[in-house]
Amino acid sequence: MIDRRTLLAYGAVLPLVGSGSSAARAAEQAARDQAKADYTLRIATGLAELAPDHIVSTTMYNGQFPGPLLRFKEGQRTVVDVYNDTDTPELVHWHGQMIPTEVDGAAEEGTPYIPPRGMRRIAFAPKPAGFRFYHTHVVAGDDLNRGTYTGQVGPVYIEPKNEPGAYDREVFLVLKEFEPSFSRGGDMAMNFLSGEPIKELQDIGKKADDEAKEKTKGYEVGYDLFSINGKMLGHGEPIRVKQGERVLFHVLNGSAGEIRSLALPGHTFKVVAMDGNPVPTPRDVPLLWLGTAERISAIVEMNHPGVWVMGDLADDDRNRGMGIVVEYAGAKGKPQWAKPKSYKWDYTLFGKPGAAPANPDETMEFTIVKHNAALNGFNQWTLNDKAFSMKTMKPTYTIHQGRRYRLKFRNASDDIHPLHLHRHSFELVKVGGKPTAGVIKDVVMLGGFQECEFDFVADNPGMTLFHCHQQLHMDFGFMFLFDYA
Ligand SMILES: [Cu+2]
Repeated sequence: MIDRRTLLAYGAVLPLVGSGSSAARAAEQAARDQAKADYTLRIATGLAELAPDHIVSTTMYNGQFPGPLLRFKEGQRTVVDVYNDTDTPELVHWHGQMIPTEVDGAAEEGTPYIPPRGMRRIAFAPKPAGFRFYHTHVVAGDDLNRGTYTGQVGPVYIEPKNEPGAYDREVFLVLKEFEPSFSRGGDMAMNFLSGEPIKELQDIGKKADDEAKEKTKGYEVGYDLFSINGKMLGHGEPIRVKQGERVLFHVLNGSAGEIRSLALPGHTFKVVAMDGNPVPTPRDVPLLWLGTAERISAIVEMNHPGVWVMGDLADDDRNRGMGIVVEYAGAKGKPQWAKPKSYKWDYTLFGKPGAAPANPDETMEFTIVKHNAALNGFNQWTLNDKAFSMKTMKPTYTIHQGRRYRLKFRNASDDIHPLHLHRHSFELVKVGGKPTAGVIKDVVMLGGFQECEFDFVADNPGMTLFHCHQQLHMDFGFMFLFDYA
């Protein structure tokens, strides 16, 4: 395939398109590689105006937050030029795509850095279709001006070959906090996931607490300012809707480590896709929960006229910006918020009823333990007693192409972990004690003292990174690498 612009520019030197010979394909490829990039991303520090009296300095893509919405075509080779106008090496990770390690954007897998004051041209065939995103993948450690604490987040939409049309328009929402700072102890919502804590895991956690040399909790990260699409509640343009309209929201939690919720008073969300993948059973739910880096695509039928706050359930966070106004045509007045009834988030509701996943070829089990303040005041994370070494970046497990792997995670900590696998999707098998099938994701929240299981097929050779998507957890041990045999 070749797009019209490239054809116009290079038509004179190109052999006949469609001749199908490998020489023709190579020439076409070369022409495309020399052509102007399809997209240019420029990483630089700039100012984001969250509100007139809240202008923050952060690192962004193309001088804007969120980064530009990149629309790709599934399988159509795309060239992206990435310029790094900062003084430190950068990486752009194409989250949720099945692409080679060379371009995936993780140093642990061997992706080259974009040098400071330098650039890198990358090319890949975007896949699979659906709602993905891009973000920096550098280690932040104790530097809150690095990594996903900055504004380096942007949405990606990979157009499928056939788009389902049961909605009138699309709205992309990127949820993001700014002005991070360290504190001891957090106030993150904990009890919204379905399932019960497991006694044995609590005991392991307690033992680790008792054995910790430091008798204090490690640092957590809190935030002063909150935004949707880079604007604090009340400061951006409202989402203007008409009665009867069906709006497809593509919601991205672009946080460095927070879990977010979203509700629109008087309305329900019909969840049609998770992490960009259609769910087997679309369902109406009163509110959404998204772990760090999770995406939900949900249709809202606008059938409750008024001026509303669509916002986070946490009053503090919403009052400091985590919301956006939804305004019906002709409606007037101050935006209204109403706290929804509590609702347990259960991934298995969206699964295929009565179905079971294929049997795995191999099962791997991991127990996750938190070691309080073990690393200069930061919590250290171990999986089966091992913390990932950023120095050696050695792969821990060998996998074989074509095999189906079941990963079972046992969380002996009270934190919720958004578990993420690079360059592959996985199928949820068991969450919160409930078996399921058919829900395909790339991030899943694992509840405190709970277990979850998912399967993936080793179908994209090369180093493959697994980690918790909380920047603070991944930077302090919660990571490992698969290598293909
Ligand atoms: Cu974590």
